[in-house]
Amino acid sequence: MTLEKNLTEERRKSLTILDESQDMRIQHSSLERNIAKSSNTLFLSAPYPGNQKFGGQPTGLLYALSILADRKESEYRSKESVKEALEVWCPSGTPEFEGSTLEKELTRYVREKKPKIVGVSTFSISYKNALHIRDLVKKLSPETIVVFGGAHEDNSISYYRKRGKIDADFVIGGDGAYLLDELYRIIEENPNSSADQIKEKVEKRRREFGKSNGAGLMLFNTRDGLKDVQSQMSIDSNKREPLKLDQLPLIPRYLLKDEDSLSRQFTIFGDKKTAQVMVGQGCPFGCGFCSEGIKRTWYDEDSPKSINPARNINHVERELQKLKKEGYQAIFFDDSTFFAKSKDYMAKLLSLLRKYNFEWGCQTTQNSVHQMESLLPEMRKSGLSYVYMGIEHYDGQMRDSFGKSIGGGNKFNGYSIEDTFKLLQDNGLRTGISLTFGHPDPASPDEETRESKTTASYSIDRTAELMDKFPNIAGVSLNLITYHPGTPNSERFERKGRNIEYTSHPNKRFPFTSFEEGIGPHPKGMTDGLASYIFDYAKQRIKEEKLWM
Ligand code: B12
Ligand code: SF4
Repeated sequence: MTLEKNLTEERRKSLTILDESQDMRIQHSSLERNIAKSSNTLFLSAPYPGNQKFGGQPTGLLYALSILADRKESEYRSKESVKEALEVWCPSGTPEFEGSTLEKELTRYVREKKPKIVGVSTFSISYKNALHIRDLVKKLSPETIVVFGGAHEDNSISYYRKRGKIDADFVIGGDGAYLLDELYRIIEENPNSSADQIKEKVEKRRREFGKSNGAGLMLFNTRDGLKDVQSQMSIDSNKREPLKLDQLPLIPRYLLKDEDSLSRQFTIFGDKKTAQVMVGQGCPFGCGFCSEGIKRTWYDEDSPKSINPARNINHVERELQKLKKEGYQAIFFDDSTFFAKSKDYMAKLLSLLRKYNFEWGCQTTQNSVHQMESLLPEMRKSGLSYVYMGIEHYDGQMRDSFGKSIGGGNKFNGYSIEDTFKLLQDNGLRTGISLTFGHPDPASPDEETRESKTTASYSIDRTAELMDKFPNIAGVSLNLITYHPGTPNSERFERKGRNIEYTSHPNKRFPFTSFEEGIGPHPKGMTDGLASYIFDYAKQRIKEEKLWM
C-alpha cells in the first residue's frame, strides 16, 4: 500500500497545485500539515556490527535533522507530532542482521507505516548494516526513498565519483541539514512520485539546492550516470563556507526513540542522564589513522576544509538551558579535541558550565591538557570529572609512524605521560585512555606494521604500571588500527596503488571481535597470533574492571 491510498480526495486535489516548477511553499497551511503528518519518515544510526554498544547520542544524525525538525516544529506547533513524523532510532549492536531485533522492528515499522523516507547515518564499520537496512526497506516498500549520510559518506564521495554509482537513492556528503530539508520538501510535496520521479524533480530544483547554506552535496544515480546537486553553487567549490555549529538550530534530541534510557547508557557518569554536546569540529592534530585533522577535506577533492571556530557562547548557553529543563544531569563534549580552544573561550564556557551545574567530561589530547593547566582547577569546580585521552602507544618508533606532529600539533611537548596523569590526579580528574596497536609502517612497501609482541607488551606494561601509580585512571580501551576513508594512512596507501575495502569485515572472528573495530581491515602484519597475544597479555596485566574490551 502506498501513501497515495491514505490521501483523502481533498488532499489529492490540492497536491496537483504543488508543482515544483512554481516553487510554491504553502507554509503553515493545515493542508500541508496533514499531508506531511501522514508521511512517516524514519532515521537510523546504522548499528555497530558486533555486540559492543557505543553509548552516546547520534549527534551527527541529529544535526542533519536539525533544520527539518525546526521547520516541522513551526508547522505542527507540537513536538509530539514532529516526533511521530520523524522517528530516530539508535539500535544496539547488531552482529547478524538476519533474525535480529532490528530486522523485526524495521519490518513491522515499514509494513505498518510505509515511510516515504528512510535515512541512515553510516560509519565505515557499520556500512554493511546500512546496506541490510536499505535492502529490507526496498524489499517491503520499493518506493521508499533511502538516503545515506554521515562519517562514511563524507569521506567516500571521491570514491563514489570514480565508481560512478552510490548504494542508496541519495547520498548526502558534507553539511547535510539544509540539503536533507530541501529533499524532504520535494518528497512531501510529491507524495505519489516514484523514486525516479523524485530524482527528476531534484534535478529540476538544482537552483534551490544551490542556494542552500553550508558546503555539501547530494549524489544520486540516474540512467545517465551519477549526478549531484550542491549547496552554495554560485561560489567556487573550494571557497564555499562550511557551516558552523551555531548556524544550525539546537539538536532535536526529543526525536530519539527512548531518549531517556538511551541517554543513561553512557556509563562514565553512572546512570545520569547524559547529553552529547559539541562546541567545535575538527582537530589541530593529524594522526595517521584519523579523519578529524583540520587539514583534511570534508567531502570532495577540492572541498572546503574543516577549519571551524568554536560555537558562539550564547548559542551554547541556549543548549545548556534546554538540557537543564529536560532533566539532563551530565554532559560529554564530543569535540575531537575539546581543549583545542583559546583560553579566553574556554574561560567563558567554564563560567557557563558553573552556572548550569552539570557533571561533565570530554575527550582531548595529552598536549592540550598541559596547555589548559591554569584552567584545570576552574574546570573541576565547573563540574569536570572525566577526561578521555588517546595515548595510542608508548613505543617511540611506533609513535613516529603515526605522527601527532602533522597538521600543526606538537609531538614532543616537554612533558612525560607521568606529568600528565599527575596533573589530572592533582585536579581530582578521572581519566580514560586509549591504546592503538598495529600502526602501518610508511617505509614498508606493503605498509606492514612493525608492531610485535615486544612493542605491544611494552605499551601494555607501561599502562599497567601507570594504572598502579595513578588510581584516577578509570580504564583503558584497546584498539587495532583500522583503515578508514579520508585518513592520512589510507590516502598514503592508496597512492601506492592499493585498494582498501573500507567497509569489509575481514576479521570477523575471535579475538578481533573483542577489540574496538577489530573486525575491520587492518594494516598487514596484524595477524591472528599478534591480536591473540595482545588480548591475552592485556587480560593478564590489567585489572578486569579497568580493561574496556
Ligand atoms: C558522536 C560520535 C559518535 C556517537 C554517535 C554517532 C552517530 N550515530 O551519529 C557514538 C558514540 C555512538 C559513536 C560511535 C562510533 N564512532 Co563515532 N563519532 C562521533 C563524533 C565524535 C561526532 C559526530 C558529530 O556529531 N559530528 C558533528 C556533525 C555536525 O558532523 P557529522 O557527524 O559529519 O554530521 C554531518 C554529516 O555527516 C551529515 N549526516 C550525518 N548523519 C547523517 C544521516 C543522514 C541520513 C544524512 C542525510 C546526513 C547525515 O549531516 C551532519 C550535519 O551536517 C565523530 C567525530 C567528529 N568529531 O565528527 C566520531 C566518528 C563519526 N566516529 C567514528 C567511529 C570510528 C566510531 C565507532 C566505530 C567507535 C570508535 N572506535 O570510535 C563507533 C561506531 C558506531 C556504529 N554505529 O557503528 C569515526 C567514523 C569513521 C568512519 N569513516 O566510519 C569518527 C569520524 C571519529 C574518527 N575520526 O575516528 N560515534
Ligand atoms: S588527536 Fe585525536 S582527533 Fe585529533 S587527529 Fe589525532 S586521533 Fe584524530
